[in-house]
Amino acid sequence: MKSILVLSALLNCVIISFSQFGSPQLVTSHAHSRAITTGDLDGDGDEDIVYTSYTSTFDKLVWHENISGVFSSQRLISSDCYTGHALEVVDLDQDGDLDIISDQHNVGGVINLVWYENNGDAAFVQHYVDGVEGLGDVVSSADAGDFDGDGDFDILISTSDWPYVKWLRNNGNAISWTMFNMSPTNAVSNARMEDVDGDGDIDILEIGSFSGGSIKWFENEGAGIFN
Ligand SMILES: [Ca+2]
Ligand SMILES: [Ca+2]
Ligand SMILES: [Ca+2]
Ligand SMILES: [Ca+2]
Repeated sequence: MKSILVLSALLNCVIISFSQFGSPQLVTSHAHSRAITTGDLDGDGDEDIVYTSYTSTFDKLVWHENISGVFSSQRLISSDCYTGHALEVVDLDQDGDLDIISDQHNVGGVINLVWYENNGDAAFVQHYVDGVEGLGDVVSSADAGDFDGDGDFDILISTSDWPYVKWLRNNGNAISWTMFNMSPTNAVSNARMEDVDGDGDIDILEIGSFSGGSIKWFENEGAGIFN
């Protein structure tokens, strides 16, 4: 009887959990996506949808405008991204609108880290993150935060070639960057900026990309010096 009561309670929990959400609402049926997030790209006070979409011919970076709760058709930001795993929306140049970090596969076959400057009305201009040109393989994740506590956004990326984790110090206005290599021993599929120890600065949390891979974190000892 006790087990029946426990099972009944669990089923009730499941039923209650499902009842918290409404029916799915279709945004588009034409997405083969790698990464998705939201942000108010056009600055009208509502959350728009941003994602990367893979096709057989090219990878796209696109967004859907939120119009009173109904999303517009797909709007192209770039048809020049590569694999589309790396995606972060943040006001990188701190001018009041949201910019986008992603990657780029250029004609020479190397991968660059790029950011798209928002002109304030969701029209974007692509910029290279200087010093990160010519990555040899996939950028598996991107994140942004202030590692060194100087008030501007720095960037953390993981890649599928060694050294797998790198962070980019913003030397001011997202114009000049300095790259620092971390030295994890195994390939990393995702690295995030999180205050793991709750001491007020942003640490690095990473997870491996293969079976048996590990989860590790690096403590920020201040000013972006990692232990
Ligand atoms: Ca919006
Ligand atoms: Ca901006
Ligand atoms: Ca900074
Ligand atoms: Ca910390």
